[in-house]
Amino acid sequence: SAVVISGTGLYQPPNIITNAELVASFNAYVAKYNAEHAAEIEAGTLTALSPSSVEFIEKASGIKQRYVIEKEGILDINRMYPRFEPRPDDQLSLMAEIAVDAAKKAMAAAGKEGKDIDAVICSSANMQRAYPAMAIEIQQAIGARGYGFDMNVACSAATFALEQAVNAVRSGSASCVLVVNPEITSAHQEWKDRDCHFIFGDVCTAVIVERADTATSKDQWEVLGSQLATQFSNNIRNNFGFMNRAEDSDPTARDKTFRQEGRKVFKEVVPVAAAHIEGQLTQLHIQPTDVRRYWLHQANSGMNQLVIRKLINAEPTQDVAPMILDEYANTASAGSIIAFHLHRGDLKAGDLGVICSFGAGYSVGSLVLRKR
Ligand code: CO8
Repeated sequence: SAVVISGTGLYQPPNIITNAELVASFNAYVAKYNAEHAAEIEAGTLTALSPSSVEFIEKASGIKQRYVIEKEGILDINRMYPRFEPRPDDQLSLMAEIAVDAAKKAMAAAGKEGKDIDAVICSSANMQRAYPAMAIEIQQAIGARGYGFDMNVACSAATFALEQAVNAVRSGSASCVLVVNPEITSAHQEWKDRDCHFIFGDVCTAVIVERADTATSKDQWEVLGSQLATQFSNNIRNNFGFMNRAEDSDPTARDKTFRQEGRKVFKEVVPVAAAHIEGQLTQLHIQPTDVRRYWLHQANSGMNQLVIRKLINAEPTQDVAPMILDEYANTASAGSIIAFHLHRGDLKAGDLGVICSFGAGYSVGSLVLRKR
């Protein structure tokens, strides 16, 4: 039997931070830092921090705002990261909570109940804890059967998980899989670094993957193929981890949150992503121009424009490759899934689409879909 995506769901946090709010807070932090360190800056032993600007952010990235779970802590210039209440072990964890919200929406869209689901894959750029697996907590919370596990491929965590889900259904290891991507990027974003303080937003996406012969949803997308590739790079890196304590390293040091060489990433990833999609389409005997819609990773609007130009040799439009980055910012692995979730209603039976992620690793993951 064919394998289909039969429903998607989106959890959107309640708080918006606009670029203007973000820059006002960041620049207040910079002014305070420079005033407090005026003597060292004057003596030339410390470099003054430079302010950020809304114009730069919008021109360099295309991001206009981001959703976050908790806003006050991020904008507090004496803190600059979210403030979350620790929860007791017997309470649903925050990551599981947003995953369950998105999962229930995807299940409703696909016409599924907990008992219909027999595998849960929780895949995201960062997990809240080491174990027990987030996926198993989610499995219990939604009343699913079977098994659950966590995985992480940073920006490509969602597409890589979708391939595992498709293969599980194809092999018979599961019949209906829930893939969830809770991305609490605000907790590992470096809000004090002007090179990247504007990049990320929080969100969670969910996707139901099942056998076509069990699917009852009116909106089904047959998975014609999936293709994954990785190539090691240190240009996007976060050294936070369980070894930090044993290495006696400072848990608040700069290398324990997100950092990147944005320019290099931009230059290196565009050709890799375009060639990856083209290669996969060629194998399926599909011309890039025959694809009705590209739901691409949402990291940088200029990056997506270049990928589309390379593929179809035409001006990228919102119709060919919808951008959701302006509203949601970069949501790590969830970006291409948000684009798919919000921008597929107008496609007709037989229309082809490509979901493609790219980023840290480097990693690229793509799925070719056909509307049924
Ligand atoms: N305000 C004003 N000026 C600034 C600012 C700012 N905030 N930041 C930098 N500048 C200055 C720089 O200092 C520089 O000045 P100068 O020319 O004098 O040296 C100038 O502006 C240009 O700086 P850049 O060259 O850094 O600017 P870019 O045009 O390259 O834009 C971007 C920076 C937006 C980061 C861009 O390079 C980009 O988007 N690159 C692609 C990055 C990318 O796709 N990364 C993948 C992201 S990772 C991911 O998607 C998922 C990872 C999941 C794990 C982590 C989850 C949290």
